[in-house]
Order: sequence, then C-alpha cells, then structure tokens
Amino acid sequence: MTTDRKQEQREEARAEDPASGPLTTDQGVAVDHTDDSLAAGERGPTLMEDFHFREKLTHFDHERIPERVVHARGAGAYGYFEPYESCAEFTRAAFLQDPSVRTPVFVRFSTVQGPKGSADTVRDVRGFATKFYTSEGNYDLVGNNFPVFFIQDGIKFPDFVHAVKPEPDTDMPTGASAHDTLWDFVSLQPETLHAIMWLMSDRAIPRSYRMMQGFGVHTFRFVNEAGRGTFVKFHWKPKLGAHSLVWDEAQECQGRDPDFNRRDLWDAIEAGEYPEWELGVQLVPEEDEFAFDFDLLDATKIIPEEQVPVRPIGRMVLNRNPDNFFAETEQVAFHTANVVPGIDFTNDPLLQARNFSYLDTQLIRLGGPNFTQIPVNRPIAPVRTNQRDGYHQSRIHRGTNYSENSLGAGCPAVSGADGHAYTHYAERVDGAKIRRRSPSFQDHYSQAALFWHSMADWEKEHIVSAFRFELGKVNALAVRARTVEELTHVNTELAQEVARGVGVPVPDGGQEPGPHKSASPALSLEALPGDGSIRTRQIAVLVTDGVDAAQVTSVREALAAEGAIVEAIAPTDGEVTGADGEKYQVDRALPTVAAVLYDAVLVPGGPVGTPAVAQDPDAVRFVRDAYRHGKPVGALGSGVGVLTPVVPDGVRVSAQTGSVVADQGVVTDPAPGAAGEEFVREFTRAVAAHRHWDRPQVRI
Ligand code: HDE
Repeated sequence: MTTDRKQEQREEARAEDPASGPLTTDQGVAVDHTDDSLAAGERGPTLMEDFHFREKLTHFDHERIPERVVHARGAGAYGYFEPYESCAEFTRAAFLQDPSVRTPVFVRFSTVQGPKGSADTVRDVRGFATKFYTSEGNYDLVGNNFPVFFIQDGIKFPDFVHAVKPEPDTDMPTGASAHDTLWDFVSLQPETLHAIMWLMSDRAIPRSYRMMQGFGVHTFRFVNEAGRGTFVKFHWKPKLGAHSLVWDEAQECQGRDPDFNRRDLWDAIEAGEYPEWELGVQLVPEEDEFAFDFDLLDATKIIPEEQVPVRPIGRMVLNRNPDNFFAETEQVAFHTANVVPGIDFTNDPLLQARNFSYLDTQLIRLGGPNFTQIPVNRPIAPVRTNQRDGYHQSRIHRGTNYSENSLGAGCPAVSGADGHAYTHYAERVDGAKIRRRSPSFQDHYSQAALFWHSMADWEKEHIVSAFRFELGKVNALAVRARTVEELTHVNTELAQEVARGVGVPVPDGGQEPGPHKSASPALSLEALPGDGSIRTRQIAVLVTDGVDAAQVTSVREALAAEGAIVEAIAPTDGEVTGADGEKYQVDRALPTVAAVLYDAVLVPGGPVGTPAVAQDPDAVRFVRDAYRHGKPVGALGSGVGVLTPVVPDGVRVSAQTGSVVADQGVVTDPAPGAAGEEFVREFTRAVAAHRHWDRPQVRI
C-alpha cells in the first residue's frame, strides 16, 4: 500500500473513532504529558505515584501472547462465500443452499514450522483456514495447501512436530525442514512419504497465497435434511491457477522480502484485485465406503480426481484486509469441531485428535474460555449459552444460568426436534478398546508413487533437487541412506538420482509398488494454469537516462491494460531523462529490488540508455536471474543487446528490426520506438504462461 493510502486510512480511522480526542489513561483521564515520567526533581528518581507511567509500562510488559505452537506465521483477510446452487441433495448446511446468500468469511494463510517472525518463502506446507460466519453459527474449514498429511493418527502429532521444529539443543533451523531430526523421523515412518513427496515438490514454495490450492484433507460427512450421509472431501481451486517459485528464488526472497507472500496478498486486496477460489467437493456415497484400494479415513491418501471428480459448488472472494493484525489475524481461533448442521465428522483418527486439540490450544493461547467473544471469532448467529464468567468475560449476562429452569422462563431453551439444532450423525459404532492401526492404513507407498508418476518432467527434476538439498543438509549419513532406501519403495529412478546427489550408495531399486504406475494428471501444477490472464503479474522494466521513452510508455500501457503491474526500475530513484529529453518517474531504485520479486523483466532500448544498463552489473544480474528462474524476459530496440549475452545458445533472439522472435519465454524485437502489437501479444502470452522450464540453464 502506498504511504498516501495508509495516511488516508489513518485519517479515516480517526474521523470514525467516536473516542477521537486527547490521549487518556485506561480510565479515561486526560493525559497532559507522556514523554517524561514524574520524578522527584529533574535528575531525581521516578515516583511510584505516576499512575500514567505505571499503566503504560505494565500494559506494554503484557503485550505478547504465546504464538501458535504450529502455523505461527500467517496473513489473513475477510471476504465472502456464495454457493453456485443449492446443495440440499447432500447437505442441509444453510450456507450451501441459496446462491443469492453471501456468507462472510475470514481466511488465514500460514506456514507451519517457522515462528511468527520467520520468512514466508520457506519450504513448508501452507495452512489455508477459513471461518464461515453462517446464519447457523461458525463453520471452520481448517485446511492446508496439500491434500494429505504426514501422519495417520493424531497421537503422533507431537512427535512429528518436535521432529520438524528446530532441534532442541540449537533451536535451529528456523522455518526450514532440511535438518537431521525431521529426516530421521521420515526415514523411520513410511506413512510420511506421500506428504513428503508434496513437500519436496514446488507446492511447498507457492508464488502467492492467491495462487495456491487448498484442501480439507480429511474425509468429512455431509448430512442432508433426511439424515442421509455422504462422504465429502473439500477442495479450493484458485482462479489465478496454481503457481510456484523455484527453490533458488525462494531462498533469495527470504532475505530480499521476508514478507513476500503476505505483502502480495495485502497489496492485491488494496488494489481491488480480489483473490478468488472455487470450492469443490468430491462426494462418495456411504455405500461406496470400501470401494477404494485405500481407506477413506486415512489422511495420508487422496481420492484421485479422475476416480471421483471434483464438483464445483461455490466461490470465495477475499476483498478486505484486516484493520489490525493482532486483533484479527493473530487472535482468530479456528477449530475443526466448529461445524454447522449438515456437516459432520468421520472416524479419521487424525481428525478426531484435531477436534480435541484446537480448543485446548486456544484456551492457553488466548488466555481463557471467552475468546469466542473476540470480534473476529464472534458468530453472526445469536449466542445464548449458560457458560459464565472466566477471564476476560465481556458480556453482561442476565437471568439464570442453568438448564432446565423455571425461574428464567426456561430460557435459553434447547431447540429439540424443531429441525434447526445440530444433531450428530447416528453412525453405528461397535468395537473393542484397542491400540492398533487398521490393516487398511498400511500401504504407504502406492500414492507416493502415484504422485511421482503424475508429475511433469520439470516437476520431477525439482523434486529430485529438493531431496538433494534437504538430505544434503542432514549430518547423519545413516539417516540419508535410510531415507533413500525408503524412496526405493516409491520409485527406483527417484531413489537413485537422490542417492547420487547426497553421497550414499546408489540402491538397486526394484521395490516399487508394481501395479501402481498409473498417474493422476490433476496432481501436476500444469493441471491448474489459471484463467490465462496476466492480472497482477509484476513486471520490471529496466530504465536509465536516455531510454527510449516511447517504447516504455507503449509497452507499459499495453501490459497495464491487461491488468499487469509494471514498474520502472532505474539505478537511482527519482526521475530519468528519456531520449526525447522528457523526465520520467522511476518506481523503484535497483538496489532496493531484485528479479526474484518480479514475475517478468523487460529491457527497452535507447541510444544512450542501453549501454548503461549493459554495463551495470546489478541490471545484468537482474536479467540473468529472471532468465535462470524460468521467467519471461523481453527486450526491445537496443535492449536486445543487453539480453543476447545473458541468453545461452539454444534460445533464439531476434537480430532483425521488425521481426519479433518469441522462444521459450524470451521475446525480442530490435525495432526502436513504440512496441508493436505482435511484441505485446507475444510478451503477454509468455507472461501468462508464468514459467518456461524447458529452456537451457534454468537454475532450480
Ligand atoms: Fe493443525 N493445529 N493440527 N492441522 N492446523 C493448529 O491450532 C493439530 C493438521 C492447521 O490459521 C493449532 O490454533 C493436530 C492437519 C492449520 O490459526 C493446533 C493435528 C491440517 C492451522 C493444531 C493437526 C492442519 C493449524 C496450532 C494432528 C490440515 C492454523 C494453533 C492431529 C488439514 C490455523 C491453533 C490458523 C493449527 C493441532 C494436523 C491445519 C495445535 C493435533 C491435518 C491451517 O491446535
């Protein structure tokens, strides 16, 4: 957000605040002076009677609350959800009945491993938690951007989290999964392998929260008016498609802009480019519970979309940033057990554990049982309970506080059988008390292999290189070797490629789950290219004094008309003088930015400008990095001369004025003056494709 816009907002907030006026104490007493404490003489000791000083310092001393034990770092936004049509056939949930009814939502995206102050672009799962403020109470869909989890039973969650969090002696590494204890755990727990394949894929380094899928992970249950249950898996699909960074870029981003993902979300919403997802469901009739070669209750398994298609049921739009990070994004409390009539649980042992854990953690994190009264957590449905008192109670309850009563006119009365109350699905349960995993949970390799076989070649390359990086950071060679051994059960080629990179014996292989060579094309990032637009893509145009201004202006206008965000970047801030002698405003100074912060780069020409760009090592690095990270790179006029030395053999560059060449995302036209239509069309197409993996010398 620009400083002007922020200032405007501050002023609006002041004007709207009924309490605007002079500074006061918490008791409303006006304060005359807040820069010096009350002291006995100018150089004397501070006096205890300075109640303003004591109140100010005491409150400050208590400003922190514990951060979330996992998912500590996040970003949130408000918006709405609307169904496409009534889902009454499957669920009686009120918010899924009427396309004309918009349900308000709050969504929080997060990383899992790192603390609140860690960087955004680490290799990690991303949380995707949605609170629907429905007319029947709050419904929380607390999902992730992977459709599977690392463990099958919640009792192992503390072990898994201890293993992935920083090691207990050094408190290192921050935000990262490349370390001994995680891989020790992985190598000993084959059930982690499927989620580990996702973690090693580019899904674990999303370009943007706006370009990320979300999944409910567990199999839940829809229940309709007649009480019939249907198994359901939830999917969020981003309108902009699913896109990721490359690891080299993600690592640099951690330093260049640790807030890369949350800034992107914030800025898009401020600019009115509201992110949008489609909610889809996979529905399985109860009678088909055992129709799969995996268990529907096992959260380490997907239902391949080719087997049960995802049926779109509605869309969600995020259109408002929070006013206060702490009050809203930090204090929001999600809970898997926050369900509404028409949505119920299954016996997935991971889900059952979560239904205990979220409330438990919030009691400590938010300091007591009344956190549901915090504005971001408050339902829009009326709340009438007999729960009373406790820390931070802010409601003034009247009347009786027990059920049943006659003295309070029987209020609040239970809804009974009037049809509006939540009634638990009457699933028949019968079993001995045992601690034993079901045999139907035992196949840990088939779906890890399915994932591998579903990847495009470039995705496979990225996965191998991620394993090499991660295991290469593991000090215990036995752990590296044991992990490679586990990978032989997924795919021989994968295991061998990883082994070669991390210095452990190359296994023979041949242990793959034979019959499972099939692929699920929906698992590849290529399956979600987006709507083909270049809206909100960030494009850097490198300019210096003497730049061909007609070129910059024409290309800028054309790309901006397609919704891209184009920024002129010069060696210093302020203005540059174009070849026409006019002054042009610079958006950013080169030392403050880097190619990793942009989606594409363009080098315009100019009789004076271009040689200066070509001689500026920072500018050349900018272009080279963009090229090596597979990003679209364009050059016009004499700018082509800057690009040519950067682009390796095997990529064609135009040498002829007026002839536009577009090859593997490198688009060139040596013609001076305003950019032609063909150049703009080709460059736009290259940007819409996001990345160009097949070009030589891509650095992943
Ligand atoms: Fe969570 N998880 N989780 N988790 N989880 C938390 O709740 C837990 C799991 C997820 O933005 C905690 O309020 C257990 C799966 C998200 O505020 C905690 C188990 C999935 C968020 C907790 C799981 C998730 C959390 C920490 C295994 C994807 C962030 C703070 C049984 C479907 C929500 C908090 C936000 C947060 C427990 C596994 C997603 C401790 C015990 C599977 C998106 O309660």
